[in-house]
Amino acid sequence: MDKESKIYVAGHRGLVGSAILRKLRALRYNNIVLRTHQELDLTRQEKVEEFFDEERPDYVFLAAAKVGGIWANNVYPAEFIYNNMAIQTNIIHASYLFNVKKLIFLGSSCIYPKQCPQPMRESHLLSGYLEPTNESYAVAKIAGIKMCQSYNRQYGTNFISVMPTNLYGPNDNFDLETSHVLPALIRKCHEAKIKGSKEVEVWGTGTPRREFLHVDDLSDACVYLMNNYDGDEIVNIGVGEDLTIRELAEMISIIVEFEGKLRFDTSKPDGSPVKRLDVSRLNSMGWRATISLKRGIKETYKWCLKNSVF
Ligand code: GFB
Repeated sequence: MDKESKIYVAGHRGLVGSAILRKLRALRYNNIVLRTHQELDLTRQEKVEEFFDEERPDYVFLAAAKVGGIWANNVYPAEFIYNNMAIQTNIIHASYLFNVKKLIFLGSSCIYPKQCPQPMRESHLLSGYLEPTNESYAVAKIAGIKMCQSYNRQYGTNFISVMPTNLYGPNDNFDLETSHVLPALIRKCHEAKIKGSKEVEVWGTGTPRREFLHVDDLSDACVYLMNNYDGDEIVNIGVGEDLTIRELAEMISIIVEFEGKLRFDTSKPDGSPVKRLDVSRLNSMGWRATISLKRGIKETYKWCLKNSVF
């Protein structure tokens, strides 16, 4: 990309899209095209094609998606499969029709099988059954990957796909029902501290292992790959280290200064037992995450307080 290239960031108000936008602006890319959900419903094919015809972007960051934590994925599978399939199909196809030079598609580490060998390598895609709590979302994301690869093969496009691990940071969803674990626990610990509660409820057994990447690291990697990687192979984006949900909850309690106890509600699902990405492909391309989990949580908590998120 050069500084005058026209760049469309789809989903610029979300966790990922807003981080990509911050990064692009910081790097002085000045010709950025944006549309809010109200201005453009990405599930409507005709509207998306009209928008591409009018704006003719050179580069596309496909960060628009319907996302949520384990509970939301489990309870709204139809919304997850429909919205994600529609959004990505419309944008990828329009990018082909209107000669986008390059597109980056954001997938997810949940595309890998539930019982995947750890750490999960890119070659493990489609090698086993998916985790049932987020199968609909994962199938949509896998379709997005295959669509990019198919268009590259048949039409000679340059559409790349990246698979981020669990993300967190500013502009995350902090709703206790639909959010991911990290923002939920920041909020629960903060509210318990303010109310003087003795306990915080943590879903599941606390034994599942997860890896967390700050979204500012993710956006840095996405811009890096947009500028430095062409190819059909998917690329994992993560830190390559994980911890248990119990360890995460303890770390968050300390940062937020909640001094009570953690109570594990084992009636709630655990989801995948472990999800740790093999990031050697990305590292070998010259990129590495720099924000430690502790620092990232501290900064995210500060951001929440400053922006009165709770
Ligand atoms: O982050 P999370 O919702 O999603 O949950 P996944 C991770 C783990 O944290 C699960 C536990 O074992 C949860 O049971 N957990 C503990 C909690 N307390 C809480 C809480 O208060 N809220 C939440 N949400 N979890 C998602 C997928 O899976 O990962 C998506 O559903 C997406 O498709 C995302 O791919 C990256 O890591 O299990």
